[in-house]
Amino acid sequence: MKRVALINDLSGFGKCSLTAAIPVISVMGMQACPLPTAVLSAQTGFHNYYCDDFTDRMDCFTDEWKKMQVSFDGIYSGYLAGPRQMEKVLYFLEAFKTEDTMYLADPVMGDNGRGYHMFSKELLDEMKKLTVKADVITPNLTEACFLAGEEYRDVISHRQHKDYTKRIQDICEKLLKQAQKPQTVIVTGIIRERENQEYAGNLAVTENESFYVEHPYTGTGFSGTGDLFASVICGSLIKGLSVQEAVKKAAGFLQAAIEEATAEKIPPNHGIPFEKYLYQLL
Ligand code: PXL
Repeated sequence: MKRVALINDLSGFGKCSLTAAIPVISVMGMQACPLPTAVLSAQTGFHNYYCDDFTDRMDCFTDEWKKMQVSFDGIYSGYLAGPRQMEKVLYFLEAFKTEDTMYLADPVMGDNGRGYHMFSKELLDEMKKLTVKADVITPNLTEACFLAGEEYRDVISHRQHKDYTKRIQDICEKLLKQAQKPQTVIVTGIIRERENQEYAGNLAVTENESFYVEHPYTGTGFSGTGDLFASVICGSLIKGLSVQEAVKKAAGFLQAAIEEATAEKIPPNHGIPFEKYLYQLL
């Protein structure tokens, strides 16, 4: 059975990070091995939450897993609670990343042009040390701008232009150049408007191809959608699907659950009812 190490936080509420990644990887027929970066009562978008930072315990997992002589087909890193955690992920990669291991780094740092509460310049600098080593990165548009040193407000001011996706493709190409290896960059959360309808799109760029997938946008950004997207991409690529097939699968899966969350008026911090749609990933 294929095996994936999931380096991410465990949040009691928010349907994000490990509570999104474990079911997705499991339903796709792979073993999910969580390495918690933090344990929270709820994701940090909620007004109040308790957070137990696992920085000083992360190496214990790596060292114990080394003793067990296990190996991984995939490594997926997501939410990291502070800049010292990137060192821990680098240590994990040194121990477990081989030629045959796919490493997906989801550079969770912010959304809508703003950093999450743990964001800092130092965190960004440390995050870049991971993204340059990854086979696949899945930033949202805000995170792609942070990584490429672009001004988010300036980028989205081109929303109405017909060359908007070309502008974002240039950002992706900048990221590909920064990478230390051939990489796939998939930028999520690209919002465009056409004929009074908003669309949410994902742009995937590799060295030799690029394509864009979009769906009608409901106007709400729900917790955990980025984590679910990255999890489906991770599982699909490990199973041998092409990047294009993986992006279509992830976008289709999310679309159904986002539509239901919107119709049911679920508060965005609580995430989407993805559990009912996991069968689509079987
Ligand atoms: O979904 C991204 C994410 C993951 N984990 C935690 C978060 C967030 C976004 O706010 O707070 C703890």
